Amino acid sequence: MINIVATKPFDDQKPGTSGLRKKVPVFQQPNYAENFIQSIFDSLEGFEGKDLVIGGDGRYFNREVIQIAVRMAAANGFGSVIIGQGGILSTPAASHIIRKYKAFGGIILSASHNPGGPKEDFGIKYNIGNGGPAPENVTDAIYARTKTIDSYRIADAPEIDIDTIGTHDIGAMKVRVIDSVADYAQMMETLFDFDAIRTLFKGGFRMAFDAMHAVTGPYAKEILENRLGAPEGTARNFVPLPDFGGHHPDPNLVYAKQLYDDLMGENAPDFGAASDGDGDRNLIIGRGIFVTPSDSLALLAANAHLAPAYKDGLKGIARSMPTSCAADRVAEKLGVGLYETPTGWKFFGNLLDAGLVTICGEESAGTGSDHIREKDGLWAVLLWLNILAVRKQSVAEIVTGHWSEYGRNYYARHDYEAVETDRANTLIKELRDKLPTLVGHGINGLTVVSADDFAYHDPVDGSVSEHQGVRILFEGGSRVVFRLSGTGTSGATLRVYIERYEAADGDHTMETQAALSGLIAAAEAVAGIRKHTGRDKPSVVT
Ligand code: G16
Repeated sequence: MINIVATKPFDDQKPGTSGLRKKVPVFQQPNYAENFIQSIFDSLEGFEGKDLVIGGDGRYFNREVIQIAVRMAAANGFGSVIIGQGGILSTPAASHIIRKYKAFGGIILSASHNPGGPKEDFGIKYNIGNGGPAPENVTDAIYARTKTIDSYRIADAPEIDIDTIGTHDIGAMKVRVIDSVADYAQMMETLFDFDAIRTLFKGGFRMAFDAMHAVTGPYAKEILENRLGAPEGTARNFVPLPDFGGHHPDPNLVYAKQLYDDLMGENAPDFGAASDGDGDRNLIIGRGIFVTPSDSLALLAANAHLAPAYKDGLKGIARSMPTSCAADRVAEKLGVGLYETPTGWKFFGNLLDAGLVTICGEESAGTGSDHIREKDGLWAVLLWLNILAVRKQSVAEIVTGHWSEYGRNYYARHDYEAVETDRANTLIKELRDKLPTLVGHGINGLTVVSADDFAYHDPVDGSVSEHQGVRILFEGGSRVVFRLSGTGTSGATLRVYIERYEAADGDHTMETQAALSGLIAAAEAVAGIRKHTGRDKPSVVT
């Protein structure tokens, strides 16, 4: 039986950089999740009788919303839903399953790297049939619908057993509970030289992978330990927990500090990596050396041909605007296109579908390729392993060799979290107002060569996305970029991205914050961060 339940709009359901993210108690309000899911369905056309993939990162409230989404999918006329066992699907695995089974789309329940638990974060996002995050025209339509919705449809059905692989029926709709890991692991075997990586581990290569009590645990166990023969214990914190063990599942130097310390310590493993809540981000650390996500993108692009999937070379490279320009130099050398997009993986979808790019990456620890339409944490780790297995050099040798060839982009991001929204907006507004006056002038002794508010013109569908970050470029290729995060759930997060280029024959041995100190001072001078945020230092530096 189908129930049509009367409801009223909520005024805070605007999707951010990656879906709707709110605190769990917000999602627990009666009808809140239902309204958003119905608004998704109401914004789509032609899904009747088709398949919908549903999965999540296992965080608190995942199981409850899966049951709701399944019954709503049945009431709205989907032909079947495909669910990961236990409600678990990493974001990249969900993207793969949508593509592999030619589903109409998918609902991914995750707040990514944000903490989980009864008082922490939850999220819902919709991915389209190419496996990628819904583009802006779809998220805009969803948001518009959330403002007028007056009812939702939900089937009357008993709770589905999502922990056992098998099939069920809800009215005319089939429910298939599938293995969360198998399809994804099988795809990875087709992309990389597993024999070479196995030989690497057999030779005593030591690795530590921190799954941060989040979704990649079962994937890392299966792929690294079972299929590639890495010793047991290589995957750490591998049981996904609803509250991520009380930690922040964000693979950066602050939240993956133990891993970092181990890689910097005595008797360090050769290679360290971590992934986030939903498995799409990655952190790469070699013995004694942290690789910034921007450098990792450039290095992966420069060496991708060493892995079977990319042996014929790359079609092009894409990076988000705030990501460092290290990849640009690789694209130039390879003679392929370099595309600069706004922050948000959804902007890569058109470029990948049009065959313009093979590899994409973001400073926010995301890298991926045309194998799916999401960033992919374990993919990046496996590509690194494949490169290490073929080159037979250490991470440090590969990274410093890259700098000697291309130069080094010193890079850091300073985050000011939970700033009062009005104050953060004022800072950005004042900066925007100042932009026309900056060019040709000096800020702290650095000459501004261009200053603008980044607008993206999608070369595939011609759409325009404005106000994607204020960027100030200085002589010599240095720059500072300011933007407000679209993924936070309390107040505003100001992100300041700072980059300085040191040519191939320059000094690549400086400490990053010291190398950037002049630019950090210039960022303060031009934006008045202290005055506007009331903070005298960032909450997180990555
Ligand atoms: C999401 C998006 C990424 C984006 C990141 C940070 O990542 O998918 O494309 O770079 O947010 O966005 P912001 O700077 O707006 O917070 P994830 O891993 O949270 O899904």
